Amino acid sequence: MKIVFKYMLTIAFSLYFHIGFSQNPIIKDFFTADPAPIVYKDTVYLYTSHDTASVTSTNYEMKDWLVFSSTDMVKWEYRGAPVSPKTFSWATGDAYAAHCTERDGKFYFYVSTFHKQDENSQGGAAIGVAVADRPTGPFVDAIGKALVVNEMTKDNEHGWDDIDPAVFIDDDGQAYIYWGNGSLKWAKLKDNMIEMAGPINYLNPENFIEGPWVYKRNDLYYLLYASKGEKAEQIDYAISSSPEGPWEHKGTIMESVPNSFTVHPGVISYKGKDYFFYHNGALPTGGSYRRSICIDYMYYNEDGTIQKVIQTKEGVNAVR
Ligand code: FUB
Repeated sequence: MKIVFKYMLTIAFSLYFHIGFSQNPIIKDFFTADPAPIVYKDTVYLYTSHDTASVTSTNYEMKDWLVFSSTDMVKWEYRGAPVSPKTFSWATGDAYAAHCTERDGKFYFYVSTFHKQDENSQGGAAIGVAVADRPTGPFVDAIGKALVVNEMTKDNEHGWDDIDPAVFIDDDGQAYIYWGNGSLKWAKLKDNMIEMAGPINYLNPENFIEGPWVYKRNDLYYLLYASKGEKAEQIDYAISSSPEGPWEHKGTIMESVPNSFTVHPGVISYKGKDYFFYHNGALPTGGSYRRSICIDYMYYNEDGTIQKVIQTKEGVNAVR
């Protein structure tokens, strides 16, 4: 009897420690994908796609974008679904990856969704911008039409090549938008953040599929993206001395993830540590259309190159 009790106690303790210290996936009440974290006034805001497909579905069902916040990287508070394709009168279809950035106290939310057939587009993926005075909204369409429609980019024939916007504002105030599936496109943005300030440029980073993420650290610019892995996407990166390139491919920093064909990067530095956000299909009943966001630590070498990100169940520790 004593032995059985001791045995049960050991199981209970190991379960407690396993559950207690398993942060990943960080959001367990929703299926979330395509992490887009920002730091604003000491708080991390995490914008996510929202997978609502059924367990047997073989395609996406994504009706809105969600936002969560945290001040310790462990407790994530749900702050609502402030934007959906319904925010844009010209949009229809799924709410693919989005990215939010702050400028002069306004929050610009760049989305990839799909365009109705009208005088501006024959349909296909398009990029829109919503704006708000607060990181959690309410957001309204900032332009009244799409920023990018399928007809504006001619290098790929498929209708979903204009997805996955990522915006980067350089130290001199110049903003850039990067996006694409199948090839990477980029353009300068005007200070108003809702108009292009130059032509659309095209790039083909090694093994590029989609999901660009651009940022600067010290004097180096980093371009991370979902790349072709053996069986599923993985994350590659390139560096440059300019946000306009040329980009030097530096390799793979994250291998394919469990139970999801796609993976999507998001990077922040917060309270002295570097964090890598991504998604996988690891929640029970999860999969390629029912994904979940995770966070692991990111480490740089002295020359600025990035070490391989180790995917863990434990995730990261709470910061004080
Ligand atoms: O979430 C829908 C699409 O899957 C995103 O736009 C891509 O980056 C991939 O994660």
